[in-house]
Amino acid sequence: MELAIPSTHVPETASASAGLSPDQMVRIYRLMYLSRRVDDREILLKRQQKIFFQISGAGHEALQVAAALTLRPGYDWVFPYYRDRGLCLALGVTPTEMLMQAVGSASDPASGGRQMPTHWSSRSLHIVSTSSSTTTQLLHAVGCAEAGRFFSRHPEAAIRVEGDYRAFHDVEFHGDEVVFTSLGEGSTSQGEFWEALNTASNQKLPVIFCVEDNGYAISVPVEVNTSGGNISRLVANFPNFYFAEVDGTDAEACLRVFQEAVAHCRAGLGPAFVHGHVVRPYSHSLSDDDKLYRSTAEREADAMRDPLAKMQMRLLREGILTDEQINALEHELDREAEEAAERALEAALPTIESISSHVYSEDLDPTSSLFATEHVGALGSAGGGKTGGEKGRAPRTMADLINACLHDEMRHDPRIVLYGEDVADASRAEALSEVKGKGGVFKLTAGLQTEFGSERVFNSPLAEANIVGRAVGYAVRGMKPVVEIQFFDYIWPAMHQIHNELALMRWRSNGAWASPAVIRVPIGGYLTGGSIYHSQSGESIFTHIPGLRVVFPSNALDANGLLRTAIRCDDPVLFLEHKRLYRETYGRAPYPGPDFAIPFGKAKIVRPGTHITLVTYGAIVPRALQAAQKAQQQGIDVEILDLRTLSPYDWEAIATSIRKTSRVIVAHEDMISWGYGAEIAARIADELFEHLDAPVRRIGSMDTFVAYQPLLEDAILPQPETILKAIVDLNAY
Ligand SMILES: Cc1ncc(C[n+]2csc(CCOP(=O)(O)OP(=O)(O)O)c2C)c(N)n1
Ligand SMILES: [Mg+2]
Repeated sequence: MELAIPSTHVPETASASAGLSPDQMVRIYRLMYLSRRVDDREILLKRQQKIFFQISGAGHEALQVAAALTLRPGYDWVFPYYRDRGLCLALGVTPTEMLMQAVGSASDPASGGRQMPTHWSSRSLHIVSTSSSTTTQLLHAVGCAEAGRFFSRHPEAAIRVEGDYRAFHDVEFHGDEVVFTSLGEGSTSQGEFWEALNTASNQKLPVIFCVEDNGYAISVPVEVNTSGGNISRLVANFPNFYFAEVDGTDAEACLRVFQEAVAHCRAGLGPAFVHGHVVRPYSHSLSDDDKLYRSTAEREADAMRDPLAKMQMRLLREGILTDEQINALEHELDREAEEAAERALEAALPTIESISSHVYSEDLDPTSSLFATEHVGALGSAGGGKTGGEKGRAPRTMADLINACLHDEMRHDPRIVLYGEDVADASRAEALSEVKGKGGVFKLTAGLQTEFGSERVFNSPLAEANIVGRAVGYAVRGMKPVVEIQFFDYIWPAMHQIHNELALMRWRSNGAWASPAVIRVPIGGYLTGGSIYHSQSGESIFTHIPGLRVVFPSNALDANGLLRTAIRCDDPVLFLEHKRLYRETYGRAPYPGPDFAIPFGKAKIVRPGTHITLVTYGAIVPRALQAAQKAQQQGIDVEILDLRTLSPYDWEAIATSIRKTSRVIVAHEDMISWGYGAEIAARIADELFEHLDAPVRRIGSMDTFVAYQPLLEDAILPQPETILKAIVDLNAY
């Protein structure tokens, strides 16, 4: 029998805070005991080598169960961490479901056998897929709370719309919902902890941050992680918070604190910070032995605080249950855990064929004809915002047409929010009547805040992980965050969120959750003085991430149509905009109308030719064209393919061209070694060997950083002359 966590899970509310009734005490003990027993069952299975990893919630149960009993499952939102077995049991995840994840079964509802045990996820209970990366979930919780607030203020944005990602994201929200997230005390050392508290505090978001402080991060004690050894002291000055520090082994004290925390959040007063002191009787995980680094006296003192023993003593002492009743209850729950294990061991295992499912959306394919409106757009019609289409067919820069697309899409889709560093016209909106507005350091977002207001277009703190982490939270709620990283050179603080969270959400949850956000990033050099930290490339680092789409347009029209596809599709997209191309004369185009879209994975032949294929993208496209014109004067006819999207990329176009020319150069601005061209060149050598009359050549920058002095910059980055030389050499081969 499964423990009956009723669909009518009645939250313990603040008004009932006078003290625990006997029924409440038994309810809490049941959940705590069952949590421990499921851990014990997993440990047994691990020792029998029937499962492959174990990490327990032992010692944390009182805090976790108390937290869950004050929440409304399927109404509030939960971003837990790997210890939260008691929390998830009390919210309604069953022991069988938990153990199905431990054995890695196909029926594991949290991940279909993809994630380790205790990596929680349940759509119906609003438990959002957990990663192993400590602390990342806090920023998701913040974004989730922002999305909930947004929908309650703009309910029209929640309406289901066919034709884009919205058809696949049904929205649920409640004006007084709260978002719960938890972490260990060691994980509070991560910068993302502070980034999350900062935004939750600043925006008075209804997020409960629960620190489960067991005094250790694996073997590292709290005073090493936290200056002064107490995180509550360090966060105490954040405005708008409800703060509580509590004995996390005392279920009654915890319940009282969470009731107050939830009441504070539901009332819209701001976030809550609950710091519970718990114990860790089972070492960090089954791969750890705390006898190696903790004294006997310390371990014995911890054992005295075991929340299970404390609660059992209390039930006996207060005459709520007799010895026999406790035995009977425990026997029933032991049996339940055992039966759950039996069921889990019988569950079907995932098939090898299923491995690639849910890397990307299976509902909406951005390479499909749905996005092929290239030739349908109402060329020259009005639209596109302040810099929009009033000028009819006048050629417009890439910067103009990206800005126009953002205006059009924000009109078209009320679920879009746009934020990043300096993207607003003016954060102090009262200034807008007298100032022109900033609208991004490159002015790409100019006029958006003025048209759409400060709730939809706003500046973020100067924190890249904050920008992307919140976007994950927004997107799992069905919103479309279109965020900006100011320079590619500063994307690295967000790398953890991009790689381990944004791109992974769909696969790791076996398709249950997705975070299809768009990240716009100015990239590249050729700036004359851009130097090391304003000239970086590095797209291949991102094309190496499954689940992420990577787009890199070379001209205004492509940028407009591809950005529209990026926004309307259902996958996370890294949209790379070459700074040098923003205002080039090359590649200008008239405004193509508000529905002009280009599918991903379709290269463009920007110059047809018969002798050599040149595969490239981004700022190399105009340089390759210059080189090709000069090569033509020497009788060499070069075909230039602009890939436009790097993941996916148009293999068919590459293959078709090479079958015709039998010679190929792959050229990019990024460093040559381990660059994007290495993959393309290797695949050509592998699959088109018999069509080649010469080796596959690559062009890229030198394997250094980009220097400030223009003389050096010119030598480091590929120039038209570099490309011309490679063309002539290859032609002579
Ligand atoms: C970002 C990151 N770094 C390192 C790890 C490896 N790791 C897993 S758990 C852990 C300790 C976490 O300690 P704490 O936050 O106190 O939580 P506890 O396990 O004690 O509940 C570490 C270092 C990880 N999962 N994620
Ligand atoms: Mg800890």
